[in-house]
Amino acid sequence: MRKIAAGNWKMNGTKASLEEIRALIGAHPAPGCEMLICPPATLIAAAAEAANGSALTIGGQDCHAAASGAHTGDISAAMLADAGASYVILGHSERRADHGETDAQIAARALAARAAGLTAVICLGETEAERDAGRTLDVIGAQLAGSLPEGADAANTVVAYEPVWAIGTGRTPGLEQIAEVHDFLRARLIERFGAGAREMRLLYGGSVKASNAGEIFAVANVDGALVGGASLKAADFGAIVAAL
Ligand code: G2H
Repeated sequence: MRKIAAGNWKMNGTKASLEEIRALIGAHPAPGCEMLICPPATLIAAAAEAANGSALTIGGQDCHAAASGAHTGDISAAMLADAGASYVILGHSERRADHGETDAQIAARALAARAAGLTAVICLGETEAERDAGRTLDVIGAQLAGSLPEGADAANTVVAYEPVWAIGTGRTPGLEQIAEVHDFLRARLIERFGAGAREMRLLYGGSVKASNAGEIFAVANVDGALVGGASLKAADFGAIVAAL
């Protein structure tokens, strides 16, 4: 299993931030592990060029389901690949909330990503109200069923569990809560896609930082992390990569 530390820069970063990419190239993930940065679209080509030949891979934060056409402001998966991306985050809760993205749209984008040769990092997560109502596994199960297209496998898909209430808040679930959801995800994935889904990477996301990464990575069925705030600085993210 190639564990991944994935950084999601969200709407942060200008050309000056390429310095962080250059600094990260000096961070060496343990053998068999991967590090990924998903900068804003404006920086993908330059980041991919800077990271060329290193262990750092670059991804996008969303893509359109169509290959091209009259979709002002959107970016296709093929365009991301052309710019040097090899991954794309899909269905992040901020996009589900800000842009009303549905599970069906996310699944369609994942198919487009696959057609362009990108690996989709598909995000799922419950809100605080859903957790308080005891609905966490129902919500996650429905998102998993709706957001992953047929034919998802360990090569074309990564799943990221990101409880909405833990994103950017400094709050993280207990390790047993993370374990419960990841065990559930693994079981559902194997049920639907077969034994090959044992190799599908399951990332935890939500307020991961250097000080908690090690204990989170030690949880069964956690194969890495999707990191927001702590991925913006190479020193912080490098420490998380080192914990893989
Ligand atoms: C969750 C995460 C990155 P943060 O959105 O996807 O952000 O680490 O800042 O909570």
